[in-house]
Amino acid sequence: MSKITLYGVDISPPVRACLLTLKALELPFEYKVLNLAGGENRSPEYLKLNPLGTVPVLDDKGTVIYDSHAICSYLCDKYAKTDALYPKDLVKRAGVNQRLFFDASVLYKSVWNVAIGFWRSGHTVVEKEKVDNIHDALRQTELLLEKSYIAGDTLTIADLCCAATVTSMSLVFDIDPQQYPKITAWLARLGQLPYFEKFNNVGAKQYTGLMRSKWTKVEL
Ligand SMILES: N[C@@H](CCC(=O)N[C@@H](CS)C(=O)NCC(=O)O)C(=O)O
Repeated sequence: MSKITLYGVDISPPVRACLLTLKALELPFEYKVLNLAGGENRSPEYLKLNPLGTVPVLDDKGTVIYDSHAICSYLCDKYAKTDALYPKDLVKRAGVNQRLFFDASVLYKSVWNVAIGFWRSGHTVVEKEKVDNIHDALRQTELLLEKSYIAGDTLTIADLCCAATVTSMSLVFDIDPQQYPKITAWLARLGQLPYFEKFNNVGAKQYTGLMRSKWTKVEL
C-alpha cells in the first residue's frame, strides 16, 4: 500500500490542485475516489477523517489533512527535493501564500457560491450577482498575472491551486480570451505541463459540463 492516500473526485477543483501537486512532486500515492452523490463523504468513517465532509483529504501514514491549500503546502514542505514549488524564502513564500489565500477566499468562493446548490440539492440558481462575482475574481486574477506565473517568474503551488479553480469557472460562462488575455496565456502555459491535461483539464471539463446541466439562470 502506498503511504500517501488522497480522497477525492476528479471533478472537484481543490482535489485537482492536490493531484497536480502530487504529480509535480512525482510522489506515488493511492487515490480513493468517493461517491459524493451517494453520500460517501458523509459516512461516519469519512467524517472521522474530516468532520467537514469535504474533499480533498490527505492521509499520510496516519497524518490527516484537509483543505487543498494546507495539503499542497504540507506535501511540498515534507517531500519536495527543491523549494521551487513552495519557496522557503520568507518574502517569496508570503507571495505564494497570498495567492493561495486569494484562491481560497476569492476565486474558489465565487465558484462555490454557484456550486453549493448542486452539492446540497442537485440544482443551482445562478443570479446576476454570482456571475458578477466570478468576473470580479477573474479581473483580480488578471491583475495578479504580472509575470509568467501567478506568483512570479516560476511555477509554484499557487499556480496549481488557482488554475484548478479558474479552469472550473466556466461552470457558468466561457472565459473570453479578449477579456482575459493574461489568464488565457497563463492557462496555455500550464497546459504544457505533462500532467496538466490528464489531472486537471479532463476533470474541469466534466465539472463545468455537469454544473451547466444543473443550473437555472435568472436575471442575466
Ligand atoms: N477549502 C476546501 C474546499 C473543499 C470543498 O469545498 N470541496 C467540495 C468539492 S469541490 C466538497 O467536498 N463538496 C461536497 C460537500 O460539501 O458536501 C479545499 O480547498 O479543500
